[in-house]
Amino acid sequence: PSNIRTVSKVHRIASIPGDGIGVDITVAAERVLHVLAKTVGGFEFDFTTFDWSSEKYRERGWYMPPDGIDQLKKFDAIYFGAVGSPDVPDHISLWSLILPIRKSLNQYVNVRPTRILPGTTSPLSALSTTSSHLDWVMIRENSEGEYSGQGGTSHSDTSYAVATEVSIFTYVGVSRIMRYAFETARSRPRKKLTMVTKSNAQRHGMVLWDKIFYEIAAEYPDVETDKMLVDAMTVRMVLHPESLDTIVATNLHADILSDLAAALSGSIGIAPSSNLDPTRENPSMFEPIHGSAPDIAGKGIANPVGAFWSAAEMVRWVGEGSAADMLMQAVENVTAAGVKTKDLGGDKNTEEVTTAVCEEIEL
Ligand code: GGG
Repeated sequence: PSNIRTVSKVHRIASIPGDGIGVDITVAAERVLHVLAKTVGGFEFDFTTFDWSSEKYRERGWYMPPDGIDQLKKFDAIYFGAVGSPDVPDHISLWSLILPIRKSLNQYVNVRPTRILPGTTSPLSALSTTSSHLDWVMIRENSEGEYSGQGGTSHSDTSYAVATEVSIFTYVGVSRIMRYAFETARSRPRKKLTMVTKSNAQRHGMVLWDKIFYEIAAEYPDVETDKMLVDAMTVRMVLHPESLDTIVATNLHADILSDLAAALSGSIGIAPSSNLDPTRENPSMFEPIHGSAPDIAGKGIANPVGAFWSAAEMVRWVGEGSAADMLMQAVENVTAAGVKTKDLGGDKNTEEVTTAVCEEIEL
């Protein structure tokens, strides 16, 4: 009977807008997610906003309170905007918020898909020698490697200063990301995995990566594999984008390569990421890959597409797959119709793109 109300499932989301355009795009993403839930029905989002930002750090001396991680553990997922401010050294802001969250919540996988969205143009199309077919998933190791935070400085502020930055690669850490990458490659039509290292110059950790890659490859005979040095990989991404599909790389290499991937797909403003704890014992975190862009913060012109795509990945992760598909379809219909921000060659602002996506969902 029509008078019986469907009981809504509530997905509890911790929202951390952070700094700069992180605030602008988080507002946009929450608006779209409420419209999505209302239109699809059967579930809703309950957002709790945490004001953990560089501005608050300057006032209070901390980003996250001491029980911050425990607070986050109570949620089904975390939505993150951006971190970074001209007034706080970048290594402080990054190591006070995003990196501790990833590490403490066992989010050892960072998934970064890249595609050229309809109605957008890749810079690859300007290169006559290059195919502009680009459909990649980059699997970034998200817990160790070059971002282990180990090392130190002595004789600081003197001309004898010495600093070490120690990369840590463990058998457990490398095996689990490699296995995740093989599973991702296997789930995609081309079943193809490219592993990136710099094992000619870095002769310990990177050699361990190579060894584990070949060990695990033996368990996946249906997945075609190849191996690239990171420098040569940048060339291949630009000149032969069609030859790549799933890519696995270390924390630093994939951080850099995924920015290049985003630029090749049209703009860093569209690129999403998922920081996953595949065990699901802790909440996973979803964030566009771009930074806080202080130069355009608060002007209402940031591209919200990377935020919407990240939100769609979060919606899928909490179990609402068809709603996630609907959100991505709405985003693609909007870009196809030419409703785009300046970075994609359009003339619309954040709110106009957001409204267009909401209207597409409600159609
Ligand atoms: N929205 C992501 C963000 O704020 N990124 C800033 C950044 O530099 N992140 C480095 C990283 O992803 O490891």
